[in-house]
Amino acid sequence: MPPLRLTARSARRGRCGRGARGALALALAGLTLVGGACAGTDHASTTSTTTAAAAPRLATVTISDLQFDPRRVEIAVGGSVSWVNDDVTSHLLVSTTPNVIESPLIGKAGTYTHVFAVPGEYRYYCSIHNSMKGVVVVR
Ligand SMILES: [Cu+2]
Repeated sequence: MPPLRLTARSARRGRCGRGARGALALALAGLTLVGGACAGTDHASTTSTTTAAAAPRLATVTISDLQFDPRRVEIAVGGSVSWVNDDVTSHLLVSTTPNVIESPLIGKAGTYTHVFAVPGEYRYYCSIHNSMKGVVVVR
């Protein structure tokens, strides 16, 4: 009897190992599902400590064909966004929140970088081409 029990336990441990990796992958994908099959085991508790991915410190927005790509970026507080102008025409970025984004004229192949020190959602547009709109989310 004892040998049989040992075999069953090791088989269950093997399943738990795969289950923990699966739970971690799901957590990384943004889900909070943690494998209930392994409740009470050590590795089940380690997967539950996984938190949502932090916002990046840097983001780059390409200006191309009179559009911001991506149109919405998310960064951490204190992070920065750089705009790179791939258009031949110049652009002038202004935020709808006064005095946050006020770029100089960004010419062909020009760049502009702004550091965001305060959390919030900053909508901006090009004051030359008013249809060009984007959002920077700082959190
Ligand atoms: Cu423009």
